[in-house]
Order: sequence, then C-alpha cells, then structure tokens
Amino acid sequence: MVSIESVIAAFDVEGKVVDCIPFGNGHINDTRLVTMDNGVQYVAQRINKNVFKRPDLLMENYVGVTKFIRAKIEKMGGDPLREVLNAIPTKDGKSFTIDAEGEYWRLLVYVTESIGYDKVERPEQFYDSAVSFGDFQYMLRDYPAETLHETIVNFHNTPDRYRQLMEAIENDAKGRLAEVSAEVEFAKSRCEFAKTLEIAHAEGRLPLRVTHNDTKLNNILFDINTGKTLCVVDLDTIMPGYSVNDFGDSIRFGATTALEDETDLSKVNFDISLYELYVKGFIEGAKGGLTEGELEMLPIGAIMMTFECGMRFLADYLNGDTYFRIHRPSHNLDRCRNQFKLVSDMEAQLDQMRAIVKKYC
Ligand code: GN1
Ligand code: MG
Repeated sequence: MVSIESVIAAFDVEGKVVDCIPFGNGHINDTRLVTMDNGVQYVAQRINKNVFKRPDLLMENYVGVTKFIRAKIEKMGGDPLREVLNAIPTKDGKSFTIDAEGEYWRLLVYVTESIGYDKVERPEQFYDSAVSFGDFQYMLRDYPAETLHETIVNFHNTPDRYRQLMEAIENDAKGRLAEVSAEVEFAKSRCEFAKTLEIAHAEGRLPLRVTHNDTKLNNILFDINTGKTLCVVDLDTIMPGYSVNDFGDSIRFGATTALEDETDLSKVNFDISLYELYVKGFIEGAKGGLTEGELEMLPIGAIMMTFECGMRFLADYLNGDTYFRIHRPSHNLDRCRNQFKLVSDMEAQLDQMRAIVKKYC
C-alpha cells in the first residue's frame, strides 16, 4: 500500500502528517484519522472499489449532496463545518485522488469533538438519531434525484438480494452450505415477503425518494459535550430509495439489545421501547413529509431491512467473505444468525409495531 503522506500530499492542505490511525467501525471502506504537524485532523478514506465500481460518480453524488445540505445549513445559521461533511479538494480541484496503485481516496474535514455509537447508550440518543435521519430525508426532499448516480445497483432491492443468495447457495463456493441449512430454510420461507415493498412501489403505494440507505446509528455523529446529534455521515449510498428502508435500517441496528455480531442469541432481542422512540423521532424529523402508505409500511421496512441484511451476510459467508470486512472466520454467519433472530422477534410483534406507528400519526 502507498504511504499516507503521498496520498495527503495530493490534497489542498497544509503541514506534514505526524499520525495516522484506523478510524470507525465501517465494514466497507478503509478509514483513517490523520493528524498534521499543525494539529489539524482529517479523515482519509480509501473507497472500496470492489463494492463501489465507479468511485468517481460516487464522489459526484457526495459533493452534490453535501453542497446542497451545506447551503441549507448556512441559511438556517448552523455550523457548516460540523453539521455536514466537507470533502477537501485536491490541489487540482478534484474531489478525490487516485494513488500509484489505482486506489481512490477522499479527504474529509474531521468533525471536532464528535463521537459515534455502535449501540444505544441512552434512549434519548436513539430518539435524536431518528429526528436527524427524518430531517435528513426532509432536507433532501427537493434534491434533483435525476442527477444522482446509482452507486450500487439494486442496493436495497430485496428480491434481488434474495436472488443473489440463491445464486450463492447454488455455487456453494466454499462448501459451507451444509452448515447453514437452517438459515437457508429461514430465508426461503420468506421468499414472498421479500417482494412486499417492490410490489407496493409498483402499485403506487410507496414513492421513491432521495434516501441515505445505510442509516445505522454509527452513521450519526454526536457532540461529545452536549450529547446532541451533529451530522449524518457515510454518504456513499445516497440514491433514490424508500423512506421505510431508511427507517428500517435504523431499527435493525439500533432497536436491539445486542450488537450486530453478538453470537449469544439469547442476548439478541428486539427492543420495542427503542422502536417506539425511533418511530416518534423519525415521524417528527420528516415534518409531515411521509405519505399514508409510507407510514403504514414503516414496520414492514424494519423487518425487510433486517431480513435483507441477514441474507446479505449469509450470501457473503457462502461466497467466502468477499464483501463485508470480517474479524473471525464465521463472522458473517454470526451476523446472519443475529439478524434472523431479530426478524423472528419483530414478526412476532408486528401488531404492536403497527399500533405504535398509529399512535404518532
Ligand atoms: C455496511 O460501511 P458500513 O459498515 O457503514 C453496508 C451496509 C450494511 C452494513 C451492515 C455499502 O455499512 O449496507 O447494512 O454494513 N454498506 C454497504 O452493518 O454495503
Ligand atoms: Mg458506516
């Protein structure tokens, strides 16, 4: 790998690199916190080319969306360096650089005195994150969606994820199929369910919007002093999508009693009180912008995103762990089992989940 100094040298910044450490818990890109000799810090990210086939188009989205949000924040008198991500241009005015090995890098302003969480530590945090993601959607409601590139085709197309899983089963590239028969059965028995949102969209009950598509709690930065939310990060998958999936991905990751890769399934339970807080916050943050159909399908979005993510982990396990970063051999299988446990929990509480949405509409 090339030196970080040579990467940073391409960007329009001053000083010399004195420190560079791995940063955050993302499963896809390679993220580092870089400190310069003048004390200024930046976040450098090597974009995963295996996942994002066209990093140049991705960066076009990135700059377009962040500029759009920044203009709104400035208008409202907010802090444009802390309430939205800022990509630093290269010395020749581009939003990314390509290193000697053909890898794509971007450099971001480090949001000072900020922190991200992998798990809800205080319930208000989850409520606040819901308001932020709801508001994020609201801010992008008039973004010209037709100018956005699809950075990962069919990203949250659940029937297509199902198809990819069936392909992975068929190939059984690593001979792991026998070990996962229960998980395969679990997925297969939800083949029809997987189509629910695509059918609702085709029937005009679910509109396409500009969505974030990766609304995990750890994709929100909080102010370490006030504890309040600062900004939404991880903007690589902003694309046209369904609001209920943005809602759902947050529930999948946050409204649970355990981390995404907890292996003791007795510790993995759907937390309906956190779900309720998120429902309240998301609806408030969206400021009346959600249609009746969307509101009605919020609970389905939660189950769908959890099911889809479980299928993605399972497919990656069968394919030999080529997509998600793993830290132990069965990591992706553990993650799949964890997600499927949550799916079962939510299915059992679907009526209560629906009643909670009604309460806040
Ligand atoms: C990935 O990069 P990260 O860790 O924020 C993935 C999401 C998954 C998530 C599961 C581009 O997000 O879709 O829901 O892992 N991002 C991509 O934790 O595939
Ligand atoms: Mg992330």
